[in-house]
Parts: sequence; structure tokens; C-alpha cells
Amino acid sequence: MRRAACPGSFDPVTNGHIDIISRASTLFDEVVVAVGVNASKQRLFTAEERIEMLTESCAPYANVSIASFDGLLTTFCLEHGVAAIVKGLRAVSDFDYELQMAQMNSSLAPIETVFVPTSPEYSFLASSLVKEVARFGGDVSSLVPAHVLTRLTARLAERS
Ligand code: COD
Repeated sequence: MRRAACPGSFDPVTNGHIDIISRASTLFDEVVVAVGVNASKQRLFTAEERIEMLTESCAPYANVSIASFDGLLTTFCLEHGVAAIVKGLRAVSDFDYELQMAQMNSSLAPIETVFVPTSPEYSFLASSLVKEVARFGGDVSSLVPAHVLTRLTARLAERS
């Protein structure tokens, strides 16, 4: 049984994340989406809300489950029997930092990182940009699932 983790903040999950998770689900027997809970970081959505959005988004993929983690990703991987970390790469700028994290993680535990190239239609897509565009009234309906758009619109209205 080959189990992989797709880690991230997912604040909120975007179509770019879902693309990587769905492709990982065809490469591995099981995929655990690992939602980082770092209490010191300001998030638009709580961990519970991010997990709910991921659960709904990943419902079509039978071998994908969602879990949260606090602390080191490698500790999460060891505790969950994860052999590989799957990361999406958007551009060369992602690669520098992702390589550094992959090498640090492999120095901490015997866990490989597998890089999956972004699909071209999502290469510019990041949760931070989605939030910024939505905050200023831009149309992000093609970038996130409809249920995420509903929550995003409501949360930004509450905050304005
Ligand atoms: N196309 C393809 N892939 C994408 C896209 C896109 N449009 N958008 C995002 N992704 C992928 C990337 O692989 C990214 O890494 C992942 O989705 C998650 O993205 P985000 O933005 O939701 O999450 P990040 O980058 O904030 O998450 C960072 C982690 C939580 C994974 C990281 O901080 C971490 O591992 N933290 C745990 C602490 C730890 O172990 N630290 C030591 C690390 S060496």
C-alpha cells in the first residue's frame, strides 16, 4: 500500500490544489490531504472550515482523505504511514523553496517528495491571489469550486 500526503494551508482550497490532489490519487493507493494548522499564522478560514471545504471538494476521489496536522510535516507522515509527499510546482520560483523543503524533510525522515507540474490553466493560481482578487470584487468563480466561492464571498462580506 503506497500512501502519499498532499500538504498545504488550503486557505481556501483552489482548483489548482484539487488538480494536484486528483492526479496524486491516480499515482498512489491512498492520499491524505494534510491541512497545516499553524496557530501563529493569520488565516481567513479556521482549520475546521478548510477541512470541510476539502472534504466536499475531494468527495469524488474515493482514495483521498483529509486530516490536519500541527508541527512538523515529517512527524505527521511517520504517524500516518506516509511514504511520499506530493507537491505541485507552478514555476521556477516555487522550485527553489520546494527543493529546500524536500531536502530538509528527507533529512528528517525517510520520506520522498514527488513534484507534480501544475496544469497550465492553474499555473498562476494561489489561494492568496484568489482572496485578494475576491476582496476587491474580481470574479474568481473559475478558480475555486462553487461551494468555496459561496463561503469566500460570505467571509469577505463579514470582514468588510
Ligand atoms: N498548481 C499546482 N500546485 C499548487 C497550486 C497550483 N495552482 N497551488 C498550490 N499548489 C500546491 C503546492 O504544492 C503547494 O505546496 C501546495 O499546493 C499547498 O499550497 P498552499 O498555499 O495551500 O500551502 P502552503 O504552501 O502554505 O503550505 C505549506 C506547508 C503547510 C506544506 C508547509 O509550511 C509545511 O510543511 N509546514 C509544516 C511545518 C514543517 O514541517 N516545516 C518544515 C518544512 S521543511
